This record gives sequence, C-alpha cells and structure tokens, in this order.
Amino acid sequence: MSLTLAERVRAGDVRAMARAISLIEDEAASAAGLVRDLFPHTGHTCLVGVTGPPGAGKSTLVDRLTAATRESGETVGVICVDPTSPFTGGAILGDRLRMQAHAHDQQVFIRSMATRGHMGGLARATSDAALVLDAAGKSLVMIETVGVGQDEVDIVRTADISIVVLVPGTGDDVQALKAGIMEIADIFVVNKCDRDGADRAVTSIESNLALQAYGAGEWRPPIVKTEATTGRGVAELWATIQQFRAHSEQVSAGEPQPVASGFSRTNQARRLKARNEFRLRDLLTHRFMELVEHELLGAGEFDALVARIAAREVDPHTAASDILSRALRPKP
Ligand SMILES: Nc1nc2c(ncn2[C@@H]2O[C@H](COP(=O)(O)OP(=O)(O)O)[C@@H](O)[C@H]2O)c(=O)[nH]1
Ligand SMILES: [Mg+2]
Repeated sequence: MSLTLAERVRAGDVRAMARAISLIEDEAASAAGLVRDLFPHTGHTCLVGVTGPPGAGKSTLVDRLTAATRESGETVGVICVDPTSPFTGGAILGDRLRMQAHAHDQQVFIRSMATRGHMGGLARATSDAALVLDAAGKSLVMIETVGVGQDEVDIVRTADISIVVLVPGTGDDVQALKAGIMEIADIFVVNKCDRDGADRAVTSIESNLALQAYGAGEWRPPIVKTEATTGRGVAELWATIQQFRAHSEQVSAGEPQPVASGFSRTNQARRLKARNEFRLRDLLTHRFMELVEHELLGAGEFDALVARIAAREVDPHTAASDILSRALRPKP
C-alpha cells in the first residue's frame, strides 16, 4: 500500500516535504487538502522568525544557529523568504551553499520560498510551509525574511519568537525603526560586531527601548552581539532564545501576570490567538476576493469597475455594495 503525501511528510520524508511545500507555493488545488490532513498533527514546533535589512547576515546567522541548536538535540527546519531576488538566483545560490553545509545532516531541512507576487501570498505560503515542517516533526523552525514590507513583518510578528538583526554603522537601526520592526523584536541581534560602531548600535537600540515602559518581570528585549561569520556570540543568542522560551512558558502557565496593561509579548496563548486570527482573516479575505474576481464578476469586469471609479462614474462604496449584494443574492 502506498502512503499518501501527508503520511510521508509525517514520516519525515525529505522529498515529500519538498514536494508538499512546492504544492503550497504553487497554490495547487491539492494544497488545501494537504494542509487539512497535516493540521491535526501540528502545534509542536517552536517558530523562530528572523528578520532585518538585506545583507545584515541573517542567513549566515541562521546557519550558525542551526548548528548550535542541533547540538542541543533540536531537529531543524529553515524557510528562507527572499522576495528581493526570487528569480535572480541570489537566494538560490545562498541556499545551495547552506544545503552543502548541512548536507550530512538528515535532521536539517532548508528551503527557499519564492514569492509569486500575490498580495499576502508569501505570508500564506510561508505559514503553510511551516505547518509542513511542524507535521514532519521539526522541533524548531526558523523563518528568515527581509524586514521590509508588511508581508515579511507579518510572518515574523506571528512567530513564537521574533529576532531582529541589525548591523553597526549603516543607519540600519533607524531604517528598521521606520519599517516598524523594532516593536516586534523579542531579541535584538547586532551582527557584524567585528566592525566599528557595534557598541554605538547597541546604545541606539538601548535608548529606543528606554522610551518604552516595561513592567516589573516583563520581558525586555535583550541585545546580543554576534559575528555570524565566525560564530562569535551565537551560543549566547541560543541561550537567550531558550531563556525567552522558559520565560514565556512561565507567563503562559499563569504565573502572576507581570503586565499591568496592554500586550504581553511573552504570553504565548495570546500570540497563538493573534496568529490564528491573522491567518483566518487573511485566508477569508483572499478567498472572498478570488470568488469576486473569478466567479461573481465576468472576465475583465473588476478592472472595468476600477476604471469607472477612476472616471468618477461610480463611487467606490456603491461599487463595493453592488458586488456584495451580488455575492449575497441566492443562486438561482
Ligand atoms: N564582517 C562580517 N561579515 C558578515 C557577518 N555576518 C555575515 N557577514 C557577511 O555579510 C554578507 C551577507 O550575509 P547574509 O547572511 O547573506 O545576509 P542576509 O541578506 O541578511 O541573509 C555575506 O557576505 C556574509 O559573509 C559578520 O558577522 N561579520
Ligand atoms: Mg539571507
């Protein structure tokens, strides 16, 4: 009897995992069924999001972290999202190099995700790919994204732990602030500490953190200095990740809630809720728009409607209401 793809994924079959992620990436019709079959077997992975500006050394760092976590007995999946160069080969080349580094290790699965250019498509595909690795039994899944654009930030924000990687002396810290990724960091990394200005970068992050109120006992994002190329600081980073996990388990287990008001980033139950709410809303929005564009409206009708709005022939509210009433009209 031959096994289904979902069964092979669950058995940790590397080729099945690759195939499953390709189906998801291509938005193949069978992908939804696959996720449905895998879903009951997920929820065991720790999702680590790693983000930061291009060239900050995220891939190098993830690679080093992979080695460190393997030594602690974790099984590791890595999903690299690089929308900046999906087809130029840049990401793929880096991927190949990394594959080589861990080629001897069956417990490490590395995969690049290419964006298909759909709005939100990348975040959707990435979450589903993470489910595949979760079902395959990876205890740790790291997702690397470039910290630009809402999609990438969403991916990392909804992870169990978010790591923001910055580098000294390029003004990246300021850039990152603008992109809104400062708020999502559970841990800051200042990488390339072999360069000048590492301490200045730390100070500038510190002064930013000083502007925010942290309750007693609340997790205050630590700043870890690393040099990914040599591995310096990576053990400390791994230790800090484990501290965060221990801390959030404590909070989730109902220890005295340290936060007087607002969002407790270490409350994993809330994060999980946020992640699932985000996914459901996102999927519904996506599916509804597909319904509108491909079933409710004829070919080109959506674009024609947009043109009519531009020409002031119809206002956007009326256009949306018309579509909605068509959607709600009972089928003859
Ligand atoms: N000097 C120095 N270079 C680094 C360090 N970490 C990474 N790099 C280099 O920075 C470049 C970009 O690294 P990469 O990991 O691809 O960055 P990513 O775009 O953030 O994934 C590569 O040439 C790395 O060798 C570091 O700690 N010090
Ligand atoms: Mg990279």
